[in-house]
Amino acid sequence: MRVSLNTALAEPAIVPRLSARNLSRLPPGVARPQFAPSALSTGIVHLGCGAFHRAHQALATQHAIGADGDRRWGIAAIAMSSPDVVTALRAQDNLYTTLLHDGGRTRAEVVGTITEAVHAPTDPVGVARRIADPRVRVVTLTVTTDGYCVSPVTGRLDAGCDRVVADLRRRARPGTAIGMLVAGLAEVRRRGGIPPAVISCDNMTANGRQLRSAVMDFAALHDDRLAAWIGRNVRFPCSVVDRIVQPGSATDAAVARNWLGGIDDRAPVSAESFLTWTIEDFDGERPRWEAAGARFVGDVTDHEKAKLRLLNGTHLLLAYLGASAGHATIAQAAADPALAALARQFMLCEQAPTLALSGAELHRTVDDLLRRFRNPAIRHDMTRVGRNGSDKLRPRVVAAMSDNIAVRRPTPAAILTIAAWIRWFEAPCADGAVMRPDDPRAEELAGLAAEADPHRRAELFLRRADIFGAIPDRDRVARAVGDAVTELSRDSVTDVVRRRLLPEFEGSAG
Ligand code: CS2
Repeated sequence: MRVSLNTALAEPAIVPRLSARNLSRLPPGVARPQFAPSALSTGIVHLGCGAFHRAHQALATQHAIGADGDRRWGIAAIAMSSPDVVTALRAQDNLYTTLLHDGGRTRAEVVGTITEAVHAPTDPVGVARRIADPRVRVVTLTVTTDGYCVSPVTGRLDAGCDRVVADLRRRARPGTAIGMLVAGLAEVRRRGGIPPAVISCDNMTANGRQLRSAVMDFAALHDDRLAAWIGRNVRFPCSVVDRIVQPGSATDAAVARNWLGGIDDRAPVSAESFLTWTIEDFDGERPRWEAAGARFVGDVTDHEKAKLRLLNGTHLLLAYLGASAGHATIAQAAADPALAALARQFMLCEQAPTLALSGAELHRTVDDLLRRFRNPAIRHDMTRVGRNGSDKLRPRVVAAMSDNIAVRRPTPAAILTIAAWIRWFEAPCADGAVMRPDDPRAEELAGLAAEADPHRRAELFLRRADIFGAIPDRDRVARAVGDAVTELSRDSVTDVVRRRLLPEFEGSAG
């Protein structure tokens, strides 16, 4: 029999999609839930169903359930903006693969803790309903600093911001995480239910306290008694999360398909195998996350400060200077000898002296971080790490810089990081327009970046108290930043960096 070539080509092989049905048929090397995902009930609502949540809290919850068999902790995962992840997850029974890369080795684990994926913009009422579900004991959040609608100047809810104003107008259909939480908690109170603990997992200073004041301020705008009830009854523990994660790329999808024996996964995530989660102890029911490596402590403050300043601060240094040097990923920037040496100097001489960390433990932490940054299997791109710089710079870089200036300790690497960030807004695109990095204040900052004189430009940026707070000796800092902006536009990044390296760090890349 003759087969027409055209017909053969027109019928591509059907690739099976990851699903509950084929979970038991996955190759033996793939780790998977030690429970039937369909047997879970929903005890957690998570706001912000991005890659980070899926590679961190959702996976940690899988290990907690695996350890004690408590099936109450399925997760209703709420996507706050794009519907893509919801569409992808729903088509595969909410299962997805986490690829964990470490030291040249990759492991794959299929995660089955998400019981449903919800797109908040199309179902805002449903989000509040889920938060108020009597079985829900915990709400977790990864919505970025901007998602808290807190004014960086007052530290309270920014009641004038458009999104909050819109939420107050249509209270039953909120668009912000804060509005959704208040609507859900109001419903719990109306029913006389047990309110869930609300745990922030965003990289912010005192994240639980910021969240608590945002929620209480929002509630008080229409109901003082609700605000008081929330203040008395709802716990907002602070928490510090750590794992470097990148949303799955086309390459990850191909790697996942290989691991899954030809089964297709359209929602894989890629991460390092390192994971920590430090949570302020609280009363209330929760998964046994300790089984997944989480630590419950009385106070997370020191740990949070160290994590924000060492890891996240250095991430910004590598992102902004790395991008200026033409690198596309953190791994490439961290493998650049001049940048790696500056990163080490920054951590040891600028960030660490402001922390309760020293000696062998500090050196071990710094070595580990530089090794984690260099992990080539994670395509952690600059635009992702560097986005929202106007929110990220203060807790990660500027806070320690201000502490240092107050005691006259030099801060060359912090100054250079700020200068490189300012230059992000100046890079002309191919069509001559100025680049608009992903940032909640992008428009205003692109306006400041249009100032031609580098010193005047630095001064305009540094005057923004909402970004920089009250820096001691601001005029001197602005001049130093202006000098650095001038040098970065004239010389190579390597030369500019080398001029600031202390002798003991020259050649100390590794
Ligand atoms: C990064 C973090 O994108 C960023 O802001 O600095 O996502 C970082 O990878 C994690 O905090 C690591 O725990």
